[in-house]
Amino acid sequence: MIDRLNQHVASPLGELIALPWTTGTLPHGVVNDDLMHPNYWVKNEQRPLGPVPAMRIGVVFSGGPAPGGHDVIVGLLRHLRSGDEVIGFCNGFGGLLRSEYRAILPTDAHALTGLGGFDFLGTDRTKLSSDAHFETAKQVIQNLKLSALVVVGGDDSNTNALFLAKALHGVCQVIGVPKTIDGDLAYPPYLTVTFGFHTATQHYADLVSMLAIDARATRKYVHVVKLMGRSASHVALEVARQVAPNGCVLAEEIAEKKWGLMDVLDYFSGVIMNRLAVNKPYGVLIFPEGMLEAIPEFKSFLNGDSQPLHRVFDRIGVPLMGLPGVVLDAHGNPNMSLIRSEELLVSAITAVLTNTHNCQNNVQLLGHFFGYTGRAAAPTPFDSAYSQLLGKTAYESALMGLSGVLVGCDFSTNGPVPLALPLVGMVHFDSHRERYVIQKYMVDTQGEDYQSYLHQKQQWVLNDATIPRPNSSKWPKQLQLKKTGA
Ligand code: FBP
Repeated sequence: MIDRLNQHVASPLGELIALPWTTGTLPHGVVNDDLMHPNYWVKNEQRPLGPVPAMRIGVVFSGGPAPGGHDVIVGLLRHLRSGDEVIGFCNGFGGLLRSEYRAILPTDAHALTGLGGFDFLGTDRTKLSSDAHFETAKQVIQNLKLSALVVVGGDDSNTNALFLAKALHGVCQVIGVPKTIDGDLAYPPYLTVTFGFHTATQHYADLVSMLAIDARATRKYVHVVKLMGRSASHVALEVARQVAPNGCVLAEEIAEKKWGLMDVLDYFSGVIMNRLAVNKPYGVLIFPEGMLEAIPEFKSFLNGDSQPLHRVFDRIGVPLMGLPGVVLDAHGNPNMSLIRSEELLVSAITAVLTNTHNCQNNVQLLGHFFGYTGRAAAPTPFDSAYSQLLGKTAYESALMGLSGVLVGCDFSTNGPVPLALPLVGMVHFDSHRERYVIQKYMVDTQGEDYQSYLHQKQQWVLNDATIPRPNSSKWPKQLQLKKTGA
């Protein structure tokens, strides 16, 4: 697989597949008349590769960093024709609006290859939300005489890209590149994985398994680990699959089971009680940070009412301490890192063990949060090659005259097959935020991955976490499922 990705990156420019704009609308069926406006998607202006005039291409990183961002630039630089130029906007869309940019030269490719993080350009979470934003962006882009803008981002950033494509129609093409460690931007089979997900999950799986190794040696701590993944639980599911922790709950699982906070506490304390019964006063429990949005008491807190949370803590007999104010980003997403849910769980589970289970053992719980390091880690060979292919595909999309597209890669056939997917087909109306946004791809509770997780997790309770990890993957699980002959 990785070899084939690398071969694709190295091969001469060719015509990628530009999917018809209806591709995306069929499954969701939510595109309203306004979004059907042709300016969102340059479907009639595709041109074959050929004598396209020299291009000036801008790149912007947007949202949280993800390993492979620098390789996207490398892929973009690799096939530039004489006269083509690339500039990078610094500090995300905020920097673009302030016209902060730097030249990117083909000679930068060497230093950027395999470099983790997003720090070459920087990033931010600015949402393009007003006419003034779009007008300013247009001015900046016109002043710089850009013919295409490549937006490297997740669902919110590519929502920006979609609306910018309309605002810049006839001025500058806009092409999205799918990134996020969360893995919640997907559109199977055209896009099954974002770059960064593989590296981050490998990194977290390493860290969690190291905790498990330490716990097994010392037999005195139960580690309670929060993993990044704001809404969808793909990261926690993948880490669970690799490490086989003693306990794990996913946001989608809680929603499906209609669990409240007490159910989550009963589950985790039950895992610990079962292990104590076989003389194992240690272990590892994991959960995704996005779990909070699925637990009704935390959901109320995120919406401004902490009373339901206080009631549960009163009931289990422990003070609710260290609850911060909820901070939202420009897209309306709560900042989960500032809510120390791992510490809240530690104190709540300890209280349930003592007060409800009358647990006499002195079980010691320790909270951890694994997040930011996974975004800065050096990309795995898969992520490095995949990101370069996405960068190359973005460049090919620019040469073909496409706009309002997200580049992707179909791994399901004899692939990988690079392609461009119309962004307009990926939006849905978010009634909570009251606007059109790209739909988040959640863990499918009917899917094979989730079902096998449910099946196995009962056995994980009494076992020790898997050491060494037998399932450690050279490429993401999503692709293994597709049996690509990798
Ligand atoms: P993106 O969706 O922008 O890729 O970011 C994902 C993420 O890493 C989440 O897992 C996490 O909740 C969030 O970013 C943290 O954001 P911040 O950098 O603003 O603290």
